[in-house]
Amino acid sequence: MKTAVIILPTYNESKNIETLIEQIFLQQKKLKLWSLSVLVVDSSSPDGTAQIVKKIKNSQPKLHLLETKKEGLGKAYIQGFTHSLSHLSAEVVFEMDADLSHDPDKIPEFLGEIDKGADFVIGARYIPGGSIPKDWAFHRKLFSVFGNLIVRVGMMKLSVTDWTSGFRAIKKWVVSEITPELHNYSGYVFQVALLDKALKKKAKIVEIPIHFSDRKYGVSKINSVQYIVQTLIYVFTKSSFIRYVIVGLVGAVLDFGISYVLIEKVNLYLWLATLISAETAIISNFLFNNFWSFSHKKLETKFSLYVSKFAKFNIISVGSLAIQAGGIEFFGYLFGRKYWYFYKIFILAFIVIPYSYILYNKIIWKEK
Ligand SMILES: Nc1nc2c(ncn2[C@@H]2O[C@H](COP(=O)(O)OP(=O)(O)OP(=O)(O)O)[C@@H](O)[C@H]2O)c(=O)[nH]1
Ligand SMILES: [Mg+2]
Repeated sequence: MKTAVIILPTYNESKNIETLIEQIFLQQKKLKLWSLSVLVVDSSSPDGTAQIVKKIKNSQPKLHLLETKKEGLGKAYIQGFTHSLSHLSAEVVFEMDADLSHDPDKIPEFLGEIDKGADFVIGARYIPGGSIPKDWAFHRKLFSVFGNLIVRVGMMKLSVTDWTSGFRAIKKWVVSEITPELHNYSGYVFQVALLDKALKKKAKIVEIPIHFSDRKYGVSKINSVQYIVQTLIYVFTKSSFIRYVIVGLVGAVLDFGISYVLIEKVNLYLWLATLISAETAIISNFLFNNFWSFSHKKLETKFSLYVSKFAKFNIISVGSLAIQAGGIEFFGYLFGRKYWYFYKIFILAFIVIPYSYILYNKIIWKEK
């Protein structure tokens, strides 16, 4: 039998922990290939969570306790991962909240996916069959759904729908390769970072639907503002998509600004002013994308390569101009000229931005 260690990070979960441990071990009888162990990582809870665990431990040899300082959820998981691999011979580790929000009945299903070849199984709330509590206030639902969407689009990995779920099963090789890279993420943003790194290591990700229930006992420890800020910073600094959008905006400002000066102040021909300003924006986009947005795939410093890539970049840019011009004419023909700015925004956001981003990734800055 292989060992799966279910890590339960706890801070003041004295009202939940006993029921949860009991329900987890009840799953054992459904499993043929896996032996379940539970590792509680308690960050010095003042409510006596650790004492309760110690008491149960006397009659449950597969229950383990790691007592740590209070340094945040991410740090607790890193300690739990390291201990599970080095002391408990884990082949798979689970992440699971200890407040009964995650249903232990799902554990065999996670392991079933691992048996079928997954490296990283996510309990997902936003796929058919999954859910968040119906009685959540509107702002909380919105926050949860949109937060996830921003991370999905930001990281340009739409196939993963639940980036922030804390119910996951992960194979040993993924955990051991990634844990050393996670020490900077102590709070809840740890979950996003962990998944991102697993994707970069080409782990096979599978999602299964879960129902997320509200905790009945104890209080939430999440600091929402800190969580949002840290997550946005993560997406902002790690994702090429967001940087690419920023570079595009800088290009647009340059294009408009230079046109304005050349047309209004210098009195240059309209066509010449437009040509100069548009090409300046293209050059700026090319350089900023190369050295910032796609810096992890930066072009080799070879003059001939730059020339050929820059030529292709210009062709893609002309393509996006053609899409804009053709699209705006098309919508104008259908719905009238009056709403031209609306068409322009729509075409930019939904056609031109994805079009260029995909072509840049496929033609200019290819995966090495
Ligand atoms: N060891 C440890 N566990 C923590 C820490 N912070 C939170 N946890 C645990 O992490 C799990 C998730 O925390 P919650 O406060 O329930 O956060 P949440 O589930 O994202 O938010 P809610 O929906 O409000 O419950 C729970 O089991 C907490 O006890 C920490 O600093 N150390
Ligand atoms: Mg919770």
